[in-house]
This record gives sequence, C-alpha cells and structure tokens, in this order.
Amino acid sequence: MRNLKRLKFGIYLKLLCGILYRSVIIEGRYLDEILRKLYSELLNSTDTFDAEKGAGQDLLAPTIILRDPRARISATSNRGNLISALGEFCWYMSGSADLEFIRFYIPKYPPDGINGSIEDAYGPRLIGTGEFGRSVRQIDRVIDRLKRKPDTRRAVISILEPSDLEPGRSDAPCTTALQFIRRRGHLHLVAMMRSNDAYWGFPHDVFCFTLFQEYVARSLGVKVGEYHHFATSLHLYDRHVREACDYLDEGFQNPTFAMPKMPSGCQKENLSAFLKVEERIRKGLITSADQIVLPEYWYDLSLVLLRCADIRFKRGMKFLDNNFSKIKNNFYKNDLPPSGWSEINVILDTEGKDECHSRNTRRRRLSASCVRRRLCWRRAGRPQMPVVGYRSASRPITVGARSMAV
Ligand code: 5HM
Repeated sequence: MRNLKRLKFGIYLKLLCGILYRSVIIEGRYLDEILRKLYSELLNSTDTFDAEKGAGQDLLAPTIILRDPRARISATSNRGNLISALGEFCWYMSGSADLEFIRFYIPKYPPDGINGSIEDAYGPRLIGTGEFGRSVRQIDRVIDRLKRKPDTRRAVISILEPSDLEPGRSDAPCTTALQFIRRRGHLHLVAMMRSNDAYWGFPHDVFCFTLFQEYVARSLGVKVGEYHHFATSLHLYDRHVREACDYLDEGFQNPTFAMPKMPSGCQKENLSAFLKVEERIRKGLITSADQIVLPEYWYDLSLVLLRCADIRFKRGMKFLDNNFSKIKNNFYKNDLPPSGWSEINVILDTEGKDECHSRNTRRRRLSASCVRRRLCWRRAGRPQMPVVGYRSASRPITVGARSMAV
C-alpha cells in the first residue's frame, strides 16, 4: 500500500515536472515561420529573469530547426535585417574585432561608450588573426577535417573560451560552439549558445551562422542540410515586447523567401575578394557599381552594402538609383520588400543626425492583441496561447534532410 502511494506520488511529480519544464522544439522551413512560433512562445513564457542587461522572460533550452538555411531572412519590415546581418557577417569573416567596422552597419552595436577593439569579438576566433592571442583558423580547420573525414564529429568551432569567464571580464561571447556534421550528403550545422536575445541577436545569429554553413557546404561540394539552434536561455527583454507584438501583428509572411544560392565549389577566393570590396565601400573608396568586379552572387551582396554606404555618405538619389539598378538577382531587386531596404533608414535614423528618406511606419503602440496576451499570462501564470508547431519529442537530425535540395 505504501509502495503504491509512493509510485503514485512519483508519477504525479514526473507529470508536474513535464508540464513545468517541457522542452520546446520549434521547427520551420523559413525564418518567419520560426520567429512567429518563437515570439508567441516567449510572450507566454512564465520563466522570468532580471539580469544586468535587463529584465524579461525566457525559454529554457529550446531547440530550433530551420529546414531551409537559405530562408534566413525575415520578409517583414520589423525583422528584415539584411544589411545589418550582412555587415556582421563581413565583420566576422574579416577577422575584425574593431567596433568602428561593425558600427558602420549597426551604429548601436554594444558595448555603449567603448571604442576600439573588443576581446569577445568572434572574428579573431574564427579566422585566427592572432589578435588577442587567437591564432587558430577555425573555419579552415573545420573544412579540412570534414574533407579528410566526412563522418567526423570533431568539426567544431569553439567560440567561448575559459578565459572569457574570468572575473573582471565585462562581456563574454554568447555562442559557445558551432558544430558542423555531414550526413547523407548534407551538411548540417548545430549552433550552441549560452544566452540569446530573441529579438535582436537571434535573427542576426541565424543569418551569419547559416551563411557559414552554406560557405562550408559549398567548399565541400555537399548540399546544405538543416540548421539547428540551441540556446540555454533564449530570451525576450521587456523592452522588446512591444516590437515582438508588432511583429506578430504584421501577419504571415512569404514562405518562398530564400536568399539566392551561393555558387558551388570553394568560395575562399571569392569571399576574400568580396571582403576587399566591402572594405573599400565602407571607407568610401567605391561609389559606383562599375568599380566592382565579382561573380554575380558576391557582386549583388556588395551592392547591398554599397546601398547602405550611399545612404550613409549621403550621395543622393542619383547614386542610389544607379547602383540599385545594377543588382542582378530579383531577390534583392523585386522580392525584397521595400521595408527590407527601409531598414537602412531605420538603422541610420537611430543616430538621430542622418537625414533619412521614408521613416519606418511601424506602430509604436502596444497592439490590443498583445496587451491581451500579456495580461493573460500575467493573470493566469500559465501559458494561454496554443502555439502550433512546437513538439516535445526529440528528432534525429537527418529526418527530412533527404528531401532537401539546397
Ligand atoms: O548577460 P549576457 O552576457 O548573457 O548578455 C549578452 C546579451 O547579448 C544577451 O542578451 C545575449 O543573448 C545577447 N547576444 C546575442 O543574442 C550577444 C551576442 C554576442 O556574443 C550574440 N547574440 N551573438
């Protein structure tokens, strides 16, 4: 009898734990599908925190799976951050730790009030420039290892290092590691993060990491598989709740919205030529598309950056229109909604001194549906909104990969 009671108690306890700590899996083919599910889950989360960088609510160790890593950009005016994310990709791949570089594309890049180089930058760690004693070319090493041993489980880029966590260090990278794994002719990537800001950091991180994935896959001559993203604390700060609600209120987005395919074969030389062009654009030495000679994929990306520079250097509509007309792929020219480009204005707007064209027209008030959602979880203390698409079971990484032809 006593044993039966104990057994019952054990079962209840397990059920309760399962309810309180269900592990969330969010899966989607394109980024907006994931963002919608993610923000809905977060707005309903009852896990709250009050950290140095702000208070908010988070999901504990959710797994996110993007089935088409080329669908890495949101098609919304709210989160369509092509320019800033591409700028960050260039910053990483150049091996730079210089804040002036990244602030050309993201003027408010933290930490506030600090200039020069930052020790927690990813660039020197990825490229092994020697800065801050970081001399391992981790991206090249991963490609090399996967070439020699296709089934390896050691194709890992370590971003976080023990020294980052020493007392006295004000910042530490949020990404712990990136692991590339090849199965059934596809290259999958698993990104592991100790902490991830769902509103600002997450879309940029997904963009940059999936571009690394595509770059490595093309160098190996294999197809791009799935992108798995795992963050111990995936959080929404209170200061971003209104924007997250605005995002949800924008409605469903274009599911066919995927970036053009990176050319096949090793892209090392093309990337290095592109990064040289980027530097000249950022320094104001390139003002016209005619000065750029690159293969189409990289040429178009450089014109995206040139558009940002044209606005930043206030070159006027003639330059803007002329350079824009030289973009070859319709994805950037026609498919990218005007809001995707208006992001440049918003970025520059944040500095307050640039004269911008049309300002972002997003609603600034908390929408009614959002207020309802917030009140709901506050009152009830338990998630109220059913979120379609999360699952609580684990799933082998290769499922679905066979049907993907990226
Ligand atoms: O207190 P903590 O070091 O975790 O704060 C860093 C903040 O930057 C967090 O909100 C983290 O999620 C965000 N972050 C991010 O989302 C930072 C980096 C840079 O390492 C990143 N993504 N890549």
